[in-house]
Formats: sequence, C-alpha cells, structure tokens
Amino acid sequence: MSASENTLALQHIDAEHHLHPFTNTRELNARGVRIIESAQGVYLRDTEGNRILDGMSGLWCVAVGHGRQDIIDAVSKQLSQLTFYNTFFNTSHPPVIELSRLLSTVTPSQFNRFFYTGSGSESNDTIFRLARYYWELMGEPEKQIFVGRENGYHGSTVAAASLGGFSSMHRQGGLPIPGIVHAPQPFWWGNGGDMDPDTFGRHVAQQTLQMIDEIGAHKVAAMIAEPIQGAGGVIVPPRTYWPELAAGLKQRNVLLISDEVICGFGRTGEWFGCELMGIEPDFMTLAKGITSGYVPMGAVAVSDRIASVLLEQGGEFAHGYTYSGHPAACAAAIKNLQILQSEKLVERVRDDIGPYLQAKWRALTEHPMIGEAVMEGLIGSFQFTSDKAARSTFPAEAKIGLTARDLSFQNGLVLRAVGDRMVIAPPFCLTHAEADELIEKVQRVIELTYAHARGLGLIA
Ligand code: PXG
Repeated sequence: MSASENTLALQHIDAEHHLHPFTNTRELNARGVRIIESAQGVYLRDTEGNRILDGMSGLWCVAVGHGRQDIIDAVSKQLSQLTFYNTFFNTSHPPVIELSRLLSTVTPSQFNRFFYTGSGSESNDTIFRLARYYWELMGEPEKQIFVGRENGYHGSTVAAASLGGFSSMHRQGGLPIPGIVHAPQPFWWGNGGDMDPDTFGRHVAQQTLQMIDEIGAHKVAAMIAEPIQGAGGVIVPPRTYWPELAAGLKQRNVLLISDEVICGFGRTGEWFGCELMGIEPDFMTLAKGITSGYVPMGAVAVSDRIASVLLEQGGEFAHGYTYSGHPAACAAAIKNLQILQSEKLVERVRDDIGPYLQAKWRALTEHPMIGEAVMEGLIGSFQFTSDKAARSTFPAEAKIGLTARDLSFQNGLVLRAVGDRMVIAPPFCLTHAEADELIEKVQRVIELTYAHARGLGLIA
C-alpha cells in the first residue's frame, strides 16, 4: 500500500468511528484528517511522510520533547513492577510517594500536599469541591461563589467548563452551573481602548474586585485564573494586573486558584506562572507538563493553609478517581521532573532559548498585519490586525486565523489559531537552529496570509 493509500484508509476509518474533541466532525470528515504517525524531539511525522515542527508541544504538554527513551524506560519499568494499584482504602505505592515528595520540592514553599487526578479538568473539578469544603470547615458555608474570567479556559468537565469563560462551551449542555461568575480578562490589545496597558491592568483588577464587593466577599469562595491565559490566545496581562488583583483578593479573604496546567513546570521560564507574576495562590491546578504528556496525569497542589484545616478539622473528603496517582503516570512524572532539573531546562527557557526566540518573535510586529507579538519563556502569540493603529480585527467570517493555521501546517509548522491570534508553545529542547527555522516558517505564513487577506480586499 502506498503512503497515500494508507492515509486514505486510515482517514476513512477515522471518519466512520471517531468523534473528535472541539471539532465539527462532519466538516473534518469532508476534508480528511491529518494523521500523525511518529515524533522525535521537536518534529512530528505524518502518514504522508511530511516532517512538521511541533510549535505547540503536542497540545501545550510535551515540554521535554517527543520520544525521550529515559521516560519511556521509566514507565515501562514501573508497569513491569506494579502496573496498577489504587490510592484509596489505606494504600499507597512508592512512585506516588516519591512524586509527592518531589513536587513539594519544585512547587512554591506553601505547597506540600498533592491530590492526583487524570487531567486538568478533573483537577479543577476537584478544587471546586475542595474550596467549598474548606469554607464549610471554616464555619463560613456561605462562601460558595467562584469567580472565573471571560475567555479563561479550565477544562471540559462540568465544573471546569463552567469556571471557564468560553461562551461557545456554555451554550452546550446548560452551563455554567450555578454559583459561578465571570470577570473581565486583562486583554489590553483587544479591550484596552485608550488606556495605556498599566492603567488598563489596574482597571480590570479593580473591576474584578468590585464584582466581588457587589456579591459580598462573605459569599465568594475563590477566584480561578491562569497566570497567562493559554487557550484564550496567550494573553499576557499588563504587569500591574496581578499584584493589584492578588492583594485585593487577600484583603477580602477570597482564595486564589492559579491554574498552572499550561504555565506550570517551566513554560514561562519560572517553575510556575504564579512565581513569574509574584502571586501566592492557595491552590494550583497541575496537568500537561507534569508528565510532559507521556502519560495522562493531573494534580491539585494544596497549600499548607488549606491542608491544615482539611487535616485537622475535616473528615473524609468523598472524592477520588480510579487513576488518582496511577503508578505509570507517577513514574513518567518523576522522570520528567528529574529531566527538567538535571538538564536545567527551566533555566534554559528563562535564560537561553526563551530570550532567543522572544527577540525574533517580538520583531514580527514590524509586519503591517501584526498588531502585537508577545512571549514569556516559551509561550507566545501574535495578533493579526486589519489596521494596526486602530487595533482592529478582521471579520470572523474571514477566518484569517484558521487560514494561517492551515498554511502553517502546509509549510511544516504547527501553530494554533485562537480567532485571529496565533499561538505557540514549543518544547524546551528547541535548539537555536530550530528556533530560526520556526521563525522563518512563521514569516512565510504571515506573508501568505497577508497576500490572502489582500486578495479578499480585507486590507489596503
Ligand atoms: N486548565 C488549563 C489552563 C488548560 O489549558 C485545562 C485546564 C484542562 O486540562 P485537560 O487535561 O482536562 O485538557 C487546560 C487544557 C487548546 C487546548 O486548544 C487547551 C487545553 C486543552 C485542549 C485544547 O488550546 N488546555
């Protein structure tokens, strides 16, 4: 069978039997799905033999790069020794014990206890229950309301999707569930109007605190936010936003949940995004980079302040997943964390490859169609604009971002589109030469998209 016959056969079966996440499967089936067959380092290979630079680390997760034999061996060894045992009913096992110890050493000092899940979504649903339970134990059962943010993403399970601020998700399945409100996002380029970024950052923080005051802080359990919004388009808040917001939450005794599913484990050049922003959360949501995606895993980091109340005043927390602390996932996470430490990959993101890529990335704004280009560590985005000075966007029907995404794939680079914002989060092992290749490809995609937009008469 030729490569294209093989692709067609696989596409046919996929179309017949597979429902894809966040996908219009009818449209996908009409087009034919792309099939990724193997990957090594920062490169993917599809069934047509195309080599594609993985600018998205799989889906923001493969931090150490694809195909590391040491992680594969660690998982394999663990599976041979103890394939599965649960962590309920008075039992534990060595890999989950070692991972918990290791996490307490890499997370900020207030975090010393960890609850395990299978994903970021499950972690956020866990926090939703834990935070309410905490306030009940504290004798403040009225503190029930959660504050999320517009265009925040916290997962697809019922509480997580409700905490998130994607209206497209809320429209399906009767979400959000009660007890959740959404504050504005600190997206200066899109929403800042005439304000300078610092004024806007303080303004959005104050709007959020005002929302809480209107509800009554005695009814508000917690606020959840990503240090840098990921799936919402890599929105880096103005530097004034976090200090103002975090101080206001503390004053009002509202817990802060830092959703570190994307920002955590070195992505921003610090171990955790909250450290980059200088904030001290009560909970952290962990997933993705915890295992570099080699095996699914999520976790909740619980601060000492919360844990002491749960342990001293609480009883059984009636919550848990079959795969809470799965031995193979723990083995992958341990080896992954050891690699981050021994190869100094977080420092590499902060001091070497991060700044190297950032300089070239920020220079993309020299192009007339690029409104802003931001990057912290190795997480970045750029914004297509029809008019730079007016910061105006293209009509949604023009699908500029999706066009750019497809052009990018065709040119051997995975870029993700969020509306007309293109986002990137490459593996930490990216070399300088690979970063140069990435930028050359991005420049080509921008030129092609520019020609496309001009052809449509969308830009002068
Ligand atoms: N929180 C954040 C900040 C996330 O980015 C989740 C929670 C949920 O994690 P799980 O493991 O349940 O998926 C995420 C996930 C995208 C995209 O297209 C982003 C995510 C997932 C799927 C697609 O950018 N982030």
